[in-house]
Parts: sequence; structure tokens; C-alpha cells
Amino acid sequence: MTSENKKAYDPKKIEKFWQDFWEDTKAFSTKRLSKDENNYYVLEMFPYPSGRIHMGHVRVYTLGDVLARYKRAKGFNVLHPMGWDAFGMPAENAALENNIHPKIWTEKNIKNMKSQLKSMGLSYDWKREISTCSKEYIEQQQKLFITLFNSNLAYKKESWANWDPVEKSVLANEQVIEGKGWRSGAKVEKKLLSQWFLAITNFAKDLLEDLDELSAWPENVKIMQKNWIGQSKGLQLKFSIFKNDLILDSDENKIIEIFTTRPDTIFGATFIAIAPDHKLSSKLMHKKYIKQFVSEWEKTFSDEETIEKGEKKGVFTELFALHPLSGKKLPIYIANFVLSTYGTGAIFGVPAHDQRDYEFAKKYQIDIIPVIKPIEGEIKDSGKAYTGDGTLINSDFLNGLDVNQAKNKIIETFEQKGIGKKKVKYRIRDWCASRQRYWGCPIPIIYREDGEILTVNEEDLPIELPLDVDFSKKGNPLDNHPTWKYTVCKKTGLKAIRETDTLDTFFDSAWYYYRFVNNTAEAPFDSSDIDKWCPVHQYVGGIEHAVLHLLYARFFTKALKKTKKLNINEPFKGLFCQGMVCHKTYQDENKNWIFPEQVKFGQKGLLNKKTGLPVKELRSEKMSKSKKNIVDPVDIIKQYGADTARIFMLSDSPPERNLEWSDSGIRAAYRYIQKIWNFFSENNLTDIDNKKNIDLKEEQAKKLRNMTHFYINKISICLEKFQYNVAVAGLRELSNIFTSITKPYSKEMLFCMKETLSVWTIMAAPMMPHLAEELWKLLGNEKTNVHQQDWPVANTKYLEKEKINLVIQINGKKKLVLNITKGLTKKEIEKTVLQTQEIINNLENKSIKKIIIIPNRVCNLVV
Ligand code: ANZ
Repeated sequence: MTSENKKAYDPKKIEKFWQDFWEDTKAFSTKRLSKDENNYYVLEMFPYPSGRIHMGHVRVYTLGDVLARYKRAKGFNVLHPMGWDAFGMPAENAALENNIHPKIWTEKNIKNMKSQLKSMGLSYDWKREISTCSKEYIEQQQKLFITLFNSNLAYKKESWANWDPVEKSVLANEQVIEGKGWRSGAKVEKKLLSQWFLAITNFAKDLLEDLDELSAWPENVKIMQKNWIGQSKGLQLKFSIFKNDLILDSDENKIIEIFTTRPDTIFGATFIAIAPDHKLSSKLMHKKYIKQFVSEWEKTFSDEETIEKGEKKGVFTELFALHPLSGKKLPIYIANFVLSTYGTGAIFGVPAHDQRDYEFAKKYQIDIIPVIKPIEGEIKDSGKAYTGDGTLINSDFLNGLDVNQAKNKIIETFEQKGIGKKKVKYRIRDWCASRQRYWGCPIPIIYREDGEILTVNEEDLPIELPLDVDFSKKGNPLDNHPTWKYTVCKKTGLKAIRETDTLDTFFDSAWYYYRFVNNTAEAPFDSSDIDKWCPVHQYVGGIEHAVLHLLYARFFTKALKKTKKLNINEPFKGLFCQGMVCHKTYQDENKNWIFPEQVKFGQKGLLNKKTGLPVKELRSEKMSKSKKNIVDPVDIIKQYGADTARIFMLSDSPPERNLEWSDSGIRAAYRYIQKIWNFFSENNLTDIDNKKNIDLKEEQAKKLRNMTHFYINKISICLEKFQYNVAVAGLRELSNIFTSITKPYSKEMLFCMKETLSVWTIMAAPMMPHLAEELWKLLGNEKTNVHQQDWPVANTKYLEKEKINLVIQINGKKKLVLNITKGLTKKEIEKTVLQTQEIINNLENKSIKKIIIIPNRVCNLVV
């Protein structure tokens, strides 16, 4: 190509061309369903359609796309779908604020975001697109709800809920921040509501134990899940209630069951405390002061954290319990720090060794009896409970034992006496899945006038949302609707009312990946399809979903297995959590946040472009709207193209780490793409036939071939290990090599150059797919496209040729330089060095203490 017809690379035109081409030719539709051993399912967490993609999306979807494209080139039949987590609160808020219907708002956003995602050049099979608010998805999901209901895995019960009085909605504990609603900021109250629950606790043990199966999950995610499930091993024991003024109607009321993880401390128990909503408390409501205490408690929000930090309060019930070993009378209190939802809802208090009990005992002048003597130091009231290890004292037959021995002994004693049992408890609670909100999947349940609760008949599904709703009224719009909830039971003709709660959106995302496998199936999914694709081979998404979403998806899988709808145990074989995209933050003198694009360099430092006033640069943080430290990917793609954005995202840092966004980085990525494009267009290799792998004679050509194979090997390994930044570095290194070869090329070099450029282009394709297609054409491949090419294979024959100079030191002093094969392992280097005669001579009468190896560079023998 001559310099006159050399054109600059214009990503705008070129990228759009290839995106349309891929779509028209159905380049990424999934094929060969039958050949299941070669199937590979790449999934990225589907987005909430807020209307605009952000940098977090760009990062996660680029990572997934690199993997999908790479696996295709490796010969896998890849399923790479995308869809929309389309229900949720923002749509309803938009309805309120902008007077636009949630459905219209959501559909418009999906359309926008879809075109933005397309402009990133992502290789999705769009035929499999799903939207959780679509009629089809709702129908299948309602069937799943009915399955769970029929298996007693979905049930209704009265429970205390965190109530946001402004949003008029129930909040999950995570949505309450310092006692206030996460969105409204209103003080959260408690409200007793009848709600739908999913029996996730039935699977607590499996959810915990099966984490061990997940070897391709990040350790930190597994730890978070473990903590959330919260297994505790201990003793459940009975205390009998001693003399009371209750009308005791059964034996059951004469005892209190208690769960403890510290049975060793039982001789230090000086009181009993029960939860305000314990069944015994409810029997004492005739006492005015108790009723008052409980009603006060009902009004205040309390999660475990606030309880831990807050004041420990209680009331004495005027009842006593009999200590089962010492026979002492222990006063029974109702206390705000005892939860009805954990263990048995009752505790024995050991103020000397539990901080909550200690604070409580101090406040109500209850005895404090130490029973554990610290291993070192003396027992003293240090203003805190002693929770460490030690030796038992003041404990009768346990005296002298250590904590573990005492635990075993006491459990044995209680089991022998038949008044206690070893018990395992879990902290995880059943999943409250109902929301008093409009924009969610309706729960397919009716309440018949005779009191029966029934599921809707399958032929009447889906139960769709009414469109004519009034969002201006407070409360649940479905409940306020004039007609929607009124229906009739078909079987009996009796009147009935529909459930007006909708499902938590985590329900929608707990099974969406199964729907992708066949999004037109008449059942929620076809298990034979699932067998071919699932579990998902690689799931990519944010660490913020480490607990809830991933736990719910795991629960769903286990629950559906139990109901025989599925035959897999875990939904996601591999999990990868990408780091966040960060940017410096900027503030003006009044502490207003300033967008980076509004900041310019002035003579005296940073200035606000608009006002000219000084701006302070603050530390880099995760990009967020609230701090305005965001860069809009749509603008970046418009200006520089998707490949630039992709390559920058991939190269800046390891995928699991946070990434620091920088304009200079983006510009450098853009220049690199231009440079490659120029190099390819300046060297016309169209007519060089590189099909036959001829033997090379010239040194330089041989060297280039060796390097090419070295990088095929390196880049492939990096892609397998999610070291995408190193893979990009490899591409750059190889391109530095081939662009610096002096011209004119010999005939052999022309041949070898074409070989290298072809391989480079195929390897660049997962990361810079548009550029790669274009370069492929420049290489003269008229009839084929790069995304159809097989991944190159490194030939070991060439690999071994690559040598490096290894500096050998003894005690840090250079002794000699060895020319050895590149890329040896530390063990191999050690062996080679120790077998070298000169080193053997040098080491005579010396013994080696340590060998420090910096691969490919230095080997230092410390003697
Ligand atoms: C006596 C004792 C003595 C306790 C001691 C602790 C320390 P983990 O380990 O987190 O599972 N507990 C039991 N049920 C409770 C409830 N419903 N509400 C509040 N606290 C409850 O916690 C188990 C421990 O938490 C149990 O062991 C019990 O107090 C308390 F030196 O029993 B322990």
C-alpha cells in the first residue's frame, strides 16, 4: 500500500461495520448443541437497565467477552448470553418523579443500553436475550414459585420486618444503614407483617459444605458465604422454670430451652434472658411493665450490629430458673439483646465471659462469677468480659480442665442425664422474598374467602401486572388498585383476593442463567438442555454479590434439585470477581464534588472549567455518581472506539484488582492501536503465501519465529489464568519485536512476518476484536474472518530455542553468566546451576544456605 492511499484508522466507521457484520452473519450464535463435551458457558452478571452503561459494566463485560472469544477460538461451542435484571425500585421511583410508567421507562432503558453494549463489540448471542419483566419470564418464574410452594420451600409467616416509613416498604438488613433506610434516609421501624419466605435454612448445611466443591471460586467469596451461613456448634439444654405465677398449661411451658456455644461456662451463669418475642414473654403481657418494655422494643429497629453496640436493656419477669447442676435460682429477664430468630431465643447469661451479658449484669446488678482463669495473668474485673482461653475455676467437677476439655465433658454430662444435646445451629435466616412494591413479579397466590391459600392454576399464568396504576398514593400500588386483586376461585366459585406483594428481584436473578440455555422452552427450563451447559463454566461479576445473589442462586439450584426439576448441585463452577474502576475525586472550596471533565490545569493548579475557581484533587475512589468521579464510557467509545476502551481496561491492572482510570492511559491505548494499524497497512503482505510452514535459514527470521511461538505459549497461558493484563503485555512485546525489524525484508522475512502477523492478529482478536478483523483483511484474507480462526498452537520445537543469559552470583557477587533456555522453573534453574563445573569448583568446602532465583535473570547462592 502506498502512502497516498494510506488512511488513518477510524474506529467509528470500522467498529460499526464489524458489529453489523457479526450480527448479520449470526457470528456468535451458539451451535452444535449435541456435542456437549465441547460446550462452554460464559456468563456475566446481567445488568439492571438503568439506561446507561457505566465503567463497571465495561470492565466486567470486556473480561467475559475476552474469555468467550478465546474459548471459541480454542474450538469450544460457547454460550455467551445477555439479558436484563429488569424489575426493581428505580423504575418505580422514575414513575413517581417523571410520571413515566415503569414498563415504558424500563423498555426504553433496555433499548438504549443494548445499543451501548453492542457498541462495545461484545460477542453475545442476542437470540437468547431475556428480560425478567417480560411476560414469558414472569410466567416461568411463577411456575417455579408454585413448585417451591408445593414442596413447602416457599411459605408464609408473620415476622418482624424493617419498615421504611417513607418508602412504605420492607427493607433487608443490608438496606438499613445506621438504623436508616438506604434510599430514603428515614429512621427504620419494626413492623409485624405476614410475608413470604423461602426455606434457605433447610439447605444451610449443604450450602456450607458444598463450598468445598467450588475450587474455582475466590477464597474470599467462600469465606464471606461461610460467615453468612454462620455455623455454630454447641449444646442445647433445658432449664426448668422455678415457681411462677403463670398459669402453666403444659410441661412445655415449664422449661426454657437454651442454646450455647460455651457450655463450659455453665457454672458462671447468673441469669437467664429471653427474647422480647419469645413465647414465654407473650404469656407475661398481663404485667404492665413487661407489656410496656415489649411495645417499646417493637418500635425500635434492631439488627445484630446495633444490638452489639447499643445499650443492653431488659426487665425482670419475677420468674426464676433452676440451674441444672448447681441448683441455684437464676432470675429470668426479657432482654433486648436476645434474638428470637437465633438458637432457641433464650440464653443463660455468663457476665464474666460474654460482653453483652457483662454490660447487662452491670446495669442490673447481677452477680459476676468468673469461671475461666486466663492462661497468663490473674482474674480481675477489668471493665470487660474475659472471652479468651484458660483453665476452669469455680466449676465443681470441671475445675482444672481447659476450655475445650470442659466443653466436651459438660456436653457428655448433659447428654448422659438426658437434659441436653449437642447441636449445630446456623445464623442464616430464611429468605424473606416478598416486597410491598409494584414493579416486580406477582406472586401467583390467591386467598379464598373461606381462608384457603391456593396457587393460581397453571393455565391462568402468567399473572401480569395491571398497567393502570396510581403511583401518587402511598403504599403498594397493587394493593391500592381498584379491581386487580379481586378474583374468583375457579373450582369453587368462591370469592378470592390475589396476593398483592411481588417477589424480591433477587428471586429473578436466582435462576436466570438456566433460562438462557433455552429461552423459549415451555417449562422454566428443559433439564436435558441444562445437562449440556450447566453448571456455568465461568461466571464473572462484582464482589458486591458475594453473599446474597450467589447464595440465593446456590439455594435455588439445590431447592430445584430437591424438587427433581434439575440435576445439578452447584450453579457456577468457576467464579471470577473483577476489581472496581476508580478515579480521582475533585472538590471545590465549598466541598462540592466536581466531574473530572470539568477540571482543567491552570497556572496555579487545578481549576473548575466553568467557574474558574480552584479545585482540590482528592484520593481515588470507586467511580460513583455521588462523588461525580465518573467518566462516561459512551463518550469514550464515541471518541476513541471500543477497542481502545477494551484494551485499556484489560491492560491497566490484573482483572481482580482495582483499576485506576486515566485519560493518559486511554490516549496511549488509542495511539497503540493506530501504530499497529499503520504498521499493517504499510506492509503489504497480501500476496505472501504463508500456508506452508517452511523451514527457515536466516537467523533473524528464525528468531522471529521462535519469539512468536514463545508468545503464543505465554499469551495462551495468561488467558487460561485470567491474567489478561499480562496477555496484553505479551501482545505489545511481540509487536515491539516485529515492528522493529529493519526493512527491506528478505524473502524469507516477508514470509515469516506474515506468519507472525497472522498469529498476532488471531491472538489480539479477543481483546481488540474490531481492529483484528480489519487487520485480518489487510493480511489478504478476503474470504475468512478472524473470529472464525483457530487459536494458534505453540510448537515446542521453537520454544526450546529461546535462550537467556542468567547471572550466577555467590553471596551476591557475580561469578559467571550462563546461557540457558528461557522460562525454566526455579527447580530446573537450580539443577542446571548446581551441575555447572565452574560453580562446583567455586563451592568446594562451602555449604549452600539458600538459593535465591529471579527467573530469567539472576541466581544467587548464599553460602
Ligand atoms: C453462654 C455463653 C457464655 C455464651 C459465654 C457466650 C459466651 P455464636 O457463637 O455466634 O453462635 N446466644 C444464643 N442464642 C442467642 C440469641 N437468640 N440471641 C442472642 N444471643 C444468643 O453465638 C452463640 C452464643 O450467643 C451462645 O453462647 C449464647 O451465649 C448467645 F461466655 O451461651 B452463649
